[in-house]
Amino acid sequence: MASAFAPPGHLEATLFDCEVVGSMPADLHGAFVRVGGQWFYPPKFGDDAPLNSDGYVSAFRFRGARVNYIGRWIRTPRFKANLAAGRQLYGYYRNAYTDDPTVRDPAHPNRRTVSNTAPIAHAGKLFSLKEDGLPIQLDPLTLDTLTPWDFGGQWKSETFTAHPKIDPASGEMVAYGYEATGPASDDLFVYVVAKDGTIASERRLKVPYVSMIHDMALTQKHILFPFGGYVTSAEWLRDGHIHWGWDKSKPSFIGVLPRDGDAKDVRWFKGPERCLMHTFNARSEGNKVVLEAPFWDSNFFPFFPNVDGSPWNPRGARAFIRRLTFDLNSNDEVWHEEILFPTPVVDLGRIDTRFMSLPTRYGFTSYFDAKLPLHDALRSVMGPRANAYGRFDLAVGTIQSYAAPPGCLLQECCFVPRRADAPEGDGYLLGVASNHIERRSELLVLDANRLEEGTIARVILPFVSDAQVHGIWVPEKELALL
Ligand code: V55
Ligand code: FE
Repeated sequence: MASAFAPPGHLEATLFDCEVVGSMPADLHGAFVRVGGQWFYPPKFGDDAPLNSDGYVSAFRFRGARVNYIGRWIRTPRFKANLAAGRQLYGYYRNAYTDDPTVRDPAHPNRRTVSNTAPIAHAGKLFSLKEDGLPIQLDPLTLDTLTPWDFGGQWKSETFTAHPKIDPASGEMVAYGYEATGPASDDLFVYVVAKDGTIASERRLKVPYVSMIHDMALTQKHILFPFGGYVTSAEWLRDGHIHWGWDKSKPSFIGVLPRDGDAKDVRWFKGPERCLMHTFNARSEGNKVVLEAPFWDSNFFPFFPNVDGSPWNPRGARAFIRRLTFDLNSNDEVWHEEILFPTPVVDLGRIDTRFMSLPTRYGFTSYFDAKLPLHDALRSVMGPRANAYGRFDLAVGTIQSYAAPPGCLLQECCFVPRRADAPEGDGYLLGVASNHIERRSELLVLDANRLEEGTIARVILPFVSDAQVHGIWVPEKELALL
């Protein structure tokens, strides 16, 4: 996520009528909004996580075949404090004890969020998100930073999530905060935010052990909370460690909470050592729940140390697309797990979000295609990086793919339906390539049904814009864009 060849001067930019190569479809009306992180000042500790870099938001806005681009730093309270001091005041990822004494405030860890993980648009508002703090509201037109958002005081968790889910039928947003009552607390608060942006319900759960609950999944009947392996404690934080360690002896867990149930109705299903990060989608089928997700075998992040002192093992950091089935009739509290593709993938998987919580057939994600030449720019300690986008047919197990040109590193992709009523997967796939040969970024526009035919159009930026963890498509009618 941190740029290998960042533009000078901490660039912010507005570009009108960007250079377009190819033939841009005229039916894209909306914005592709991305959030990621870059170090504005270098990290205080050389072994810190890139997940601790400063939030940056950018958007490609489409109208007809014309495209504008905006990129902005997110003015979190932390960003402003650093800028005023002219240096990095903040220490390790999610450990306020390691901050400069002038800003150190362990009682209010969410005031140090970098908000660098994902955008979400709901109830006419646009936010940037990170799981250690509240959403930060952004102006959808200028991408200016507005304010941390606590839903009019109704959001009681100290934290939010980077991955709330919006039910396409009801328009409600299901969201949560873990470590809800402070660092290393075992509280998980779950909220339903109504279509109008007001909080409709709150449930307060306890987790089996404190771990990173990075993503969730939603079905028409259930809410799923996967986690595993990462551990922390109040003592570990006071001792000045980066927030997470990896404990391979810990089981993975997936909480299954009925959408209409109470906190006490949650069932914690237990599995083997796994790193459960991002999900594709889930569905309820009678008394079964099915979850499809590109889960990792073990510790994916080299900067979160194994607590047994062993070195990080790249072989465990492989994500396979899996189908997990939960039988709610059984009392076993274990799931059945099946690997759907032998190809390891990057776990930043996307679906056609019009079908979130409903049965879906396609998952889209990037991966490293070993048949393509490996350019040096795509090597990393975490292995070769993404040079292909795949449309993974989860029903029959086939992959259609787009092969990026040599030296192009692919960011997370995003699916855009061709029309509001198009069938699932009929539309475009957008994704930004960091072109390490031309030293610039390019937005790729592909036909999601014909990835192997290559780009329909490309938007050429004259600089690098690779601050992206996650991105979303916001249809023009959803926000008053431009
Ligand atoms: C992730 C990303 C984060 C984070 C925790 O990709 C997990 C997973 C960019 O920040 O804080
Ligand atoms: Fe994520």
